[in-house]
Amino acid sequence: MLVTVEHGRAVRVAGDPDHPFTNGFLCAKVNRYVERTYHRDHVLHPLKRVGPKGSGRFEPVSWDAALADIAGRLNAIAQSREGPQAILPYSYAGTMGMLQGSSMDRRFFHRLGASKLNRTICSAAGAAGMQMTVGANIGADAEGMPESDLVLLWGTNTLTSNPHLWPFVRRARERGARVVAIDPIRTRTAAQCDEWIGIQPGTDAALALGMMHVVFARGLEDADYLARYTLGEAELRARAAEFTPQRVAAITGVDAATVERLGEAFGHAKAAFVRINYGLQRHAGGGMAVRTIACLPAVCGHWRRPGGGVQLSTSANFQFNKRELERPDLSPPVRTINMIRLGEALTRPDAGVGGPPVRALVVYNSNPAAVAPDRNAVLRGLARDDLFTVVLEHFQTDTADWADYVLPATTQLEHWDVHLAYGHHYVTLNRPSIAPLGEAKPNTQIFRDLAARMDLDHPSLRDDDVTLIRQALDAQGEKMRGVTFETLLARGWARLNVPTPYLPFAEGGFPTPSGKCEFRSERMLEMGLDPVPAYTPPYESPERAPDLVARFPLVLVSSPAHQFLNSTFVNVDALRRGAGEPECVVHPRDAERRGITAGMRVAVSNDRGTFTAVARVEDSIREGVVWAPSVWWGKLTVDGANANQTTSQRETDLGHGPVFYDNRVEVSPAD
Ligand SMILES: Nc1nc2c(c(=O)[nH]1)N[C@H]1C(S)=C(S)[C@@H](COP(=O)(O)OP(=O)(O)OC[C@H]3O[C@@H](n4cnc5c(=O)[nH]c(N)nc54)[C@H](O)[C@@H]3O)O[C@H]1N2
Ligand SMILES: Nc1nc2c(c(=O)[nH]1)N[C@H]1C(S)=C(S)[C@@H](COP(=O)(O)OP(=O)(O)OC[C@H]3O[C@@H](n4cnc5c(=O)[nH]c(N)nc54)[C@H](O)[C@@H]3O)O[C@H]1N2
Ligand SMILES: [Mo]
Repeated sequence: MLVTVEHGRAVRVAGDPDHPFTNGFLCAKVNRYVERTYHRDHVLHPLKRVGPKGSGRFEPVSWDAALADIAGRLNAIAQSREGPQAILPYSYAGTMGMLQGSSMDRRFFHRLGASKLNRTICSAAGAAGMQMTVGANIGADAEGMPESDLVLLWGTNTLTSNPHLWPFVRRARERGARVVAIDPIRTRTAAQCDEWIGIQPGTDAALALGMMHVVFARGLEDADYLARYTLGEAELRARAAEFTPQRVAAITGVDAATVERLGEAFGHAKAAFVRINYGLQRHAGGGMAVRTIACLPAVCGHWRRPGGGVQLSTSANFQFNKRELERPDLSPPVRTINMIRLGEALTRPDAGVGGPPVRALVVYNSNPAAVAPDRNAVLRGLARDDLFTVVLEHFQTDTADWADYVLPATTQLEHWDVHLAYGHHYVTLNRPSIAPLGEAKPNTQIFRDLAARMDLDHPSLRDDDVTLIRQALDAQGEKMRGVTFETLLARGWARLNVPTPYLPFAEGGFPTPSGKCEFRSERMLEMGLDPVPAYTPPYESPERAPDLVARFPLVLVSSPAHQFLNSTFVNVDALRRGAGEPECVVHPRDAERRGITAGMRVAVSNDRGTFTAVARVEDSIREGVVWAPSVWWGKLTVDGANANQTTSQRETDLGHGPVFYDNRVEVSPAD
């Protein structure tokens, strides 16, 4: 991102035209970064709560007073009978920078002996699924996509959530590739593809097994690749044999002829590029679904060729020195709390987390009062009068409203950072382009200051940000060779030390225990799971919960609105105007049965909660599925509610991830 600064003020942000992947453009949201930065509501001074919890009444205080009080309160908890584990950090994707996201903060909480947070809310299931099959969350290189002859956009709304991939999709298509979207919603992405396959949510593993069934039945597999580089071919063949197109059709709602056609197209392709993304793993069997789809390119040998393979992420290629950055060695043995069960951790300390109740919550880079599942439970927890809450933020979010202190954090325009990527292979340096606004400080500085106030004495708690960048880059991995602070300073970005395009598994070399692509996984077996790819029905499916499904027949998908980045940017006027109001897309037949017409206000509800939205009646969605573009701030909706009112704190099969879209609801006219 290039920032134009005039008289110390940022006036324009733009993509870097020299960047080989992002190609000179920014997404719809980040294009508004100047507007967001100089927003009238930007929090620029430390704030202390003056009204009752949740009232949103605060007054400015000095940094000195805020830090002294916070340090005193945290120290008192640490020294109490309950001890430092009663303190819980909570952070995620506000910035995913190595410094402002996971460096000094971790050192601080480790040294303090606070509870650890298992950061599962986004990608944990899919990452674990990739590890089981190919050994790491790495995959095909998008820069090879133009060589591809079949592109499957599978559980990903590319034009919204990964727009920089689109030019590569287009180039492949111009050269003759067919582009297919597999998604319960005919998203703006699916509408641009050659074909939309409107699958039943949570059933993708069955479709992948059906494709393998067809491939094996027609003899379209790559016998040489299978023999050399895979483990468990016989077991996979036996499993795939069970998934006839008819059976797959009954599970997925995709008709048998389409399953056959897709399997044949995949088998005949030379280099199919399967872009899976995190949407499809937000279900009970999300880990297994990703693991199963990840078997496909090995069956047909597509990993051999540019444009072939599967990509969930490229992130595990970025071998930053996390041990040095985060210093886990500073932490005593402590409990770990799963971030998606925040509601439970705050309200039911007996519910299996063990140890003392959470007495203090320090939130940064996250807005759990909007994004965490089972929002009613989260809000009940945040409302506790005996919970001391500190929020580092840019804005007075739903979460900040419940804080005792809100501390002003800098934005990416104001601080240093270094970033990995999860869709390409370039490291990015984030240089500050303007001075901090108001009294804002980088997260790193806030934790350095707090450490000093709390007498947490350790030399690593004093490292400055440029030192942190050098430590992050001081990695041993071959892929990081040549990526130095100096090269990054000169150009802003650097490609990992891998060829273009990067073919990670052209000749096997899978980082699994066996070194092969593991169709059969001993590790899965040790976890008590099926060692061979399988179909795991959603929690809230007719197979597993028929009574619930009878009461709540519709599956709610609450994937991102085009204008929002999770809950970031919801308060930026131009983007919120673009999103309109909270909406719920309903298929015409589902609408008719319920007396719902377009534009009507509807209540979306289940046993966990209710939110209201304006109905959009369209056939751009599979019957039986509804879509609420998300993630709204509760405080910016008419009823104070959002889609997470209805989502559950249940966990996926692998990785303890969330099941946001494994969520049954009923929709009815709201008077
Ligand atoms: N504009 C925008 N861009 C973003 C984000 C954002 O909030 N806004 N968030 C960023 C982040 S943190 C992430 S993790 C990524 C998320 O981006 P993606 O990984 O693309 O994930 P989602 O948007 O959650 O879901 C993508 C699609 O999956 C579909 N889907 C849901 N369930 C299933 C299923 O069971 N099977 C199949 N085949 N499809 C299913 C949904 O209908 C949706 O269209 O995007 C990043 N980019
Ligand atoms: N229903 C439903 N819920 C979802 C999702 C969904 O698709 N549907 N998506 C899920 C996914 S994929 C994810 S990744 C999570 C994301 O959830 P979060 O990690 O909470 O991400 P955001 O909602 O973007 O909120 C990030 C906050 O961090 C702040 N921030 C940004 N930069 C900085 C900084 O440098 N310092 C500090 N202190 N603060 C900063 C922003 O102002 C913003 O308020 O949400 C999940 N929740
Ligand atoms: Mo995410």
